[in-house]
Amino acid sequence: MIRDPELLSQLLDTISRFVRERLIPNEERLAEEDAVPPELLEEMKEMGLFGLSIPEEYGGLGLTMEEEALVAMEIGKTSPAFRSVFGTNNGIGAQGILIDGTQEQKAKYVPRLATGEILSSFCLTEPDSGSDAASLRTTAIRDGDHYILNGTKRYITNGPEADLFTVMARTDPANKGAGGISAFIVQGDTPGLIRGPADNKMGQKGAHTCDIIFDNCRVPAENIIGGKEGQGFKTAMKVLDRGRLHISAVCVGVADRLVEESLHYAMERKQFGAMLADHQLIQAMLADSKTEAYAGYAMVMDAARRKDTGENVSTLASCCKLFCAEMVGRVADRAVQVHGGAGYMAEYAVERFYRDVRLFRIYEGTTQIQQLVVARNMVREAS
Ligand code: COS
Repeated sequence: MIRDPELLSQLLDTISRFVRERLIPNEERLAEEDAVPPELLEEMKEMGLFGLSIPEEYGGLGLTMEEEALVAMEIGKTSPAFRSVFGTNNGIGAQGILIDGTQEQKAKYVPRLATGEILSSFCLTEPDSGSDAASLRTTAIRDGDHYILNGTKRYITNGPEADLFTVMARTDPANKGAGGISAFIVQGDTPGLIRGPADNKMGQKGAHTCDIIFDNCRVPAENIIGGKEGQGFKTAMKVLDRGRLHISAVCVGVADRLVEESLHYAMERKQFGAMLADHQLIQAMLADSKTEAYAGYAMVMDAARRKDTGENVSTLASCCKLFCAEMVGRVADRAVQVHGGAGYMAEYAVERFYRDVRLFRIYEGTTQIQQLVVARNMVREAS
């Protein structure tokens, strides 16, 4: 749903200019320094990027899913690590509190997430619990008016710098399934919350992950999201439904950028006496990438609009994530191929994007998990 087309078009223009003039020229610096330049971070805060999908009553822009998808597609046109820094505040780091939190929890934390004053993070994955999220082992045992958390979370995006964590932990050790899990809001400076060293990743330099270790970490009982035990797994799944749509939109944006890079190169370089873009085998690659990016766009827009009408889009969000993450992988592969030897060289953006996009098929649920969710929901609905 688009509430005010004119306002949205202004926002999209502003973001598009920011991407073109500020972020794209700093992509190499981001990768080399493995950090978002501090002045860009400030500009992102000033533009309201940390609160895009946070309701206006908490100081955000309150974008609908359709509006957010369009914004994510614009932001997707530059290195995904730029998005990562404010993505968690809009997405997995804030949505748990927004979807299932109490009024007090929302009022206490969300306004500061919207401005970027604090950074947030989402702790679900563990060393022995990735795709099988319900098997997580981190425990949260009640002790008076606190819970004591113990366990390790792995590959936590923004873990090294986050001020606030949404943590899924088992409050009922006798219940080994999803029903034994609760979600907690944990402040980054809580004693017993220890950050591991930053991981050395294949790509997306500038976006950081690390282990988050809970060693007898005492968290106030009032920080249990929604005030109720046993709801944490469902909260995490709802957060991921939204996150998967957002990531799909980012994949479409990245695919558009790669199509643009491929076309530009194919029109610049000559072989066999003609520009690459005049050779039919190159044209086939350009056309396939353009078509697939457009298919991703159409899927994401449809699912986002349906979500805005209140429809349960769990299946469609997984369809989008499944298609768009795989699609951008193929588009990145063709982009390298169109560039030939140059595509293997670090001085061309497509080399970096080729590594960056690999993560889309893994995080916020692997392609195989999306297949499983889609098929299981199909069977469930049919029976
Ligand atoms: N929204 C709301 N509730 C949901 C839900 C959703 N999207 N998906 C599942 N649930 C509920 C189910 O309805 C069920 O509730 P009841 O027990 O009341 O019936 C409960 O949660 C357990 O669901 P289910 O039985 O489907 O859980 P499983 O353990 O079988 O599998 C999958 C769940 C595999 C889908 C889940 O573990 C998953 O998404 N894994 C991937 C995790 C992931 O994406 N990690 C990425 C890292 S975080 S960036």
